[in-house]
Amino acid sequence: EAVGPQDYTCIKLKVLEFSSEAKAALAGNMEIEGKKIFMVAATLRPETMYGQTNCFVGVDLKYGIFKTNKPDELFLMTERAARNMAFQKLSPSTGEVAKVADLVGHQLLGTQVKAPLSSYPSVYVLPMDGVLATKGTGVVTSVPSDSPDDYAAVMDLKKKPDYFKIQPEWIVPYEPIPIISTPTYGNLAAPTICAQMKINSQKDKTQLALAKDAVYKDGFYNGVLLIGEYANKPVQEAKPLIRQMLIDTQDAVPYNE
Ligand code: A2H
Repeated sequence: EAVGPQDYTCIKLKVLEFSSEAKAALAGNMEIEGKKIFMVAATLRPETMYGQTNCFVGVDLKYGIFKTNKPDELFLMTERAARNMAFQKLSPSTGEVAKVADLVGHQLLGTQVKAPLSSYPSVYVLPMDGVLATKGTGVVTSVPSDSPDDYAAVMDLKKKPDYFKIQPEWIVPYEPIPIISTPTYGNLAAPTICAQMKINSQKDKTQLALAKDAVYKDGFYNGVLLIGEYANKPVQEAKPLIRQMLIDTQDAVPYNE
């Protein structure tokens, strides 16, 4: 757990098509008519965005769609995050919380979004057990190549799609993408360490905490980018450059909490 304030990067995943449940919930809402809606995911590893394969929500978490200072752009996240942005006067907040719709996480499953920098042209919204309402935006972008938590959740979904109420085609074709080379765990650090430590599920919390720590340190201090504008650069060097690039292209906004 983080002790001090965290500098997150909020990635804007544009909604390409809502799930049928979300469409039904939003039917007749004039406030969203003709607007671009972004699911906003807080990350500490903006340099891994090339490896996004899906987006996670908590099925029981409450989300809202909020106005921003751009008249044509709305943000989908928790109300807590919207309040935080407003309180800090963080761009693109308007400085006050203006909610135009309510949604529950399970309604969003199967929504298609555009994940900036990902090799996949569109990815799906899927469930993860460990998404906390009290951290970030309640939306987590998934990078199974470099996040053991994400990889373990994806493995669960592939094994038991019915149990998680998802379609297999929302995740099975979206294999982890090698994006960072690390000396200890190779090009697919999270799958490698999960295999080594025999982690089979997102329920293996103790093991996952250890894996997350090991992969994070190896990736940050010794990793080299394999892909994109900053290929061949060390992760430490590429991280602020990719963060700034995403902010400049308006695919991300800074966020602190
Ligand atoms: B990270 P910290 Cl590749 N609930 O992004 C649970 N987890 C959340 C969350 C929430 N509400 N909001 C953000 N997160 C995740 C990428 C990543 C992340 C990689 C590797 C490690 C990693 C892709 N997922 O995090 O407790 C987000 O996942 C491990 C530290 O504030 C975010 O960064 O330190 C990270 O947890 C923030 O965790």
